[in-house]
Amino acid sequence: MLNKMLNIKYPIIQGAMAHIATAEFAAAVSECGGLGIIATGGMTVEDAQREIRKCRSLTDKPFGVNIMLMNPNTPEMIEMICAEQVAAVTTGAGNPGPYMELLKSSGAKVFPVVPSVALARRMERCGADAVIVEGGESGGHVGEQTTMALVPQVADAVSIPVIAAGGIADGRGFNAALALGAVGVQIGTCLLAAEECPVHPNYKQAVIKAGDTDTVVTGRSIGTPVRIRKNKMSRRYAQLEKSGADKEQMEMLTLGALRKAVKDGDVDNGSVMMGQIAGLCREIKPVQEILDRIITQSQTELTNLQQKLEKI
Ligand code: TUI
Repeated sequence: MLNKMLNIKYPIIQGAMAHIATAEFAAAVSECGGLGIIATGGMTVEDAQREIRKCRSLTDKPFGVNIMLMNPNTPEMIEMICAEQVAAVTTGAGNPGPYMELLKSSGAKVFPVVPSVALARRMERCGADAVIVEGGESGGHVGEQTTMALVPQVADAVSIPVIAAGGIADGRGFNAALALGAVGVQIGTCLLAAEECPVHPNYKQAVIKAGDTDTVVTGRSIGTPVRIRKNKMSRRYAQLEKSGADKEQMEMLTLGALRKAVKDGDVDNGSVMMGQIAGLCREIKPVQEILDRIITQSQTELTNLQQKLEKI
C-alpha cells in the first residue's frame, strides 16, 4: 500500500538524520528500494536545494525531504521544497498544519511525524497522506509514548495510513509494526551502521558497540527531549539538568554537539543520537543488505509466528 502510494519496492522509509542524511545517502536508500530522505535540519535553504538537485542526478527513483520544524528557516525551506517538487515530505519536531495546503499543492505526499493520537487526528484533518507514528525508542528528538502503545492507538484513531517508527531494525520489528496496524516502517538507527552512511567511523562504532541500556533522553526539563548515546556529554548534561541550570546554559552545551559527533567523530563530547534498538545493530552492512534482510526475515518470522499461534 505504501509501496504503491510512493512507487517504491519496500514499504520502508529512511529516518531523517540531521547532518547525516545527505543527497548521496538518500539516493543510496532509494536505489535499494526504500524511500530515501534528505534531512534539511541543520542546512541552509541553498544547501538543501543543492542536495535535492544532486539526489535527483543520482537516482531516478522517488525520494523525499524532511523538514525539521524547530528550524527558524522553515517558511523559506518549505517554499523552496515546493518549487523543487519532491515526491514526499516528512516533518518532525512540530506541527506542520500551517504549511499543509502549500506542501500538498506542490504535489508532494506529506507524512508528518506524530508523537500522539491528538496530533495524528489533527494531521488527518489537515490533509496529511499518512502519519509516521514515532515512539520514544527512537534516536534524536522524541515524544513520551512507546511505539508498542502508540501505533495501535493511532491506527484506531485515523483512517489514513500509519507508518511506525522507533525501535524497528529487523524483520521481527517490521512484522510487529504491521501487526499493530502500520502499513510500513521508518528506520534510522540501523542505517547509521550502513556502509554508505556518511557519518564518522567513530559514530558507526558507537552504534555497533551500544547495548540495550546505552542510550538516555536528555533535555526533558527544558522541553527538548533528545535520545542520545550515554557518554561524557550526556552525563554533564544530566548534572546541569539536576542542578537547575538555565536553558541558555544547557543549549550552549548542545550547540553544535551533533555536528561534533557526526563530522569530527568526537563521540565523548558530541551528541551521538541513536535509538534504543542500537543494541540489535551489530555490524556494518550495505544498505541493500539491511533492507533485503528486513523483508526476507519478515517472511521467515511470519512462519515461526504461525507455528507459535497454532500451539496456543
Ligand atoms: O524530529 C525528530 N527527531 C529529531 S529532530 C533532531 S535535530 C535536533 N537537534 C537538537 C535538538 C533538537 C532537535 C533530531 N532528532 N523526530 C520526529 C519527532 N517529532 N519526534 C517527536 C516529534 C514531535 C514532537 C512534538 C512532533 C510534533 C510535535 O508537536 C508539538 C506541537 O506543536 O503540537
